[in-house]
Amino acid sequence: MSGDPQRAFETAADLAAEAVEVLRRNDLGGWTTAAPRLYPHQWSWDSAFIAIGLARVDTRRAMRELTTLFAAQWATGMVPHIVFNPYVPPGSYFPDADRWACTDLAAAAPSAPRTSGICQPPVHAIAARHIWSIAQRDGADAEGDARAVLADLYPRLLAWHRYLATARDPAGSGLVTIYHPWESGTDNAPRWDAAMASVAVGSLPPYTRVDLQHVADPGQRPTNDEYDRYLWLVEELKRARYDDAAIARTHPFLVQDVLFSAILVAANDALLAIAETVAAPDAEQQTIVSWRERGRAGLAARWDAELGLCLDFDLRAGAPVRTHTVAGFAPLVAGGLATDRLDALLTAFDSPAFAGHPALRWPLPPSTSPNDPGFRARSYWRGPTWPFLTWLFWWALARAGAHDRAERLRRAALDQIAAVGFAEYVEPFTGEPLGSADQSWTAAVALDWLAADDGGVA
Ligand code: 2M8
Repeated sequence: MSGDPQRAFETAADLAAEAVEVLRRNDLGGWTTAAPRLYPHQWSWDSAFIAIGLARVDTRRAMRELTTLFAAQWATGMVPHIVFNPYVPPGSYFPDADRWACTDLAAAAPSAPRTSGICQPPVHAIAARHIWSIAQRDGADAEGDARAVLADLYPRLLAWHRYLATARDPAGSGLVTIYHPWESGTDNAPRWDAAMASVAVGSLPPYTRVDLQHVADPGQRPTNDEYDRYLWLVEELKRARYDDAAIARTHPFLVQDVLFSAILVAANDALLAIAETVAAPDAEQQTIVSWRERGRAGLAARWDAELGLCLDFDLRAGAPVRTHTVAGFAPLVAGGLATDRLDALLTAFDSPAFAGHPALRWPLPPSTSPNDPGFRARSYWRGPTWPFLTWLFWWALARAGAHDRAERLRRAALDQIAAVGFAEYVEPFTGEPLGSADQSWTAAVALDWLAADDGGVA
C-alpha cells in the first residue's frame, strides 16, 4: 500500500485489525449480517464471501457461516437468498419475511428460519474448498473438524447444484435461468433493463422502502420504478407458489444469467474437489463433471465476438442482452479456457472500456463499462466498483495462471480499501465510498487479500 494523505488506514496491520473488527461487530452468533443497518439479515452469496475472509481468522467459524445458511435450504435444494433474522424490529428491511410469505405458499420452504423465495449465485462450494485448504495448514485438529463439516455439507451442496442444473435449466443448456434481478446479485445493472421494461406491473399491495433511510443520497440506490417492478416480480412468484415448473410457464422475467452460470461452473470444480475429499461415489463425481462441462459449453455458446463479451440471454424476448458489464467476463470465472479466448478476455478486461479506463481512480473494473449507455458512476450496480467482485476476478485470474495480472489487481484493490474503508461500493472515478459502510464482504475479501502471498489463492 502506497503513501496517500487521505488514507483511512496507514498500514496493512491496521487494515487487517479493522477488517476483523467489522466482521466481529457484524457477527450475530454463527452468522454475519451483510451490513449493520441496510442489510440486517443473512444473505446467501455475502455469507460465502464472508466465510472466505473468516477462514483467515478462524476456519471453524468460517464453516459455521455456511452451515447456518444451509440450515435454511429448501426441500428443492434451493439455498434462499435471504435468511431472515427473527430478532430485528419490524420495518428493519423490506421486503420482509411476511411479504415473501414463503412458509405459507411454498411446500418446499422451511417453516423456520423464514427465508426469501429466490436464490443468489452459488459461491458456497468455492468458499467451502477455500476453508478446507486453509484448515489443512492449520494443524490436525482444525483439519479434522473441517473434514467432519465438509462431509455434512457435501450432500447439501450437491442438492443445491442439482437444483440449479435441473429446475433452473430444464432445457439442459448449461446456463442458469434467474427469475428476478435480485437473484443475479447485480440488482439494477443495465443487463436487466430491457427485460424489466417488458414486465407489466399490476396492482401492487402498498409498501414503504426502508433502504433509502440508510444511504446519504437516494441516487445511490435503485429508483422507485425499479422497486415497483422488483416487488411485482415477487407477487408473480407468489402467484406461482414458488413452484419452478409453474414459474417456467408463467413468469414474465426469465433470463439466462452468464455470471451466475459461470460461478456455478467454478463451484462445480470446487464441489468435485470436495467430493474427492469426502470419498463421494464415482457416479456423483461424474455428474458434477458433466454439469461443469455443460456449463462451459453453455457459456461458449453465448460468446459475442463483436463485443468480445459473454452475453446473458432473455428467454422471454428470445434474444441476447447486449450490454457492457463485468458479467461479460463470465468465462474467466468459469475457467478452462483456450488461450485465444483467455487472451481476448484479458485484453477486454484491461481495455479502456473496463479496468484500463484512463480516468479511473484505481485500475479496477467498474461494474458497468463507462462506455455503456446505462452507465451511472454513483448508482448501485450501474458503474461503481464492488470490492467483493474484484476479489472474484482476482481469484479467476490467478486460477487462469495470469499471476502478474492478478497481483496488480490485488494491490490496486487493497489500495482502494485502505483509502476508503469497507464501503459496499465505490465511485470508480473519484473513489468516493458509497452505499453501506462496514459491509461484511468487503472486510472479508480485504482479509483474504492481505493473507494471500504474491497473489496466491488458497
Ligand atoms: C444487494 O441486494 C439486496 C437485495 O437482495 C438489496 O439491494 O436490498 C445486492 O448488492 C446483493 O448482491 C447483495 O447480496 C445484498 C446484500 O449485500 O445487497
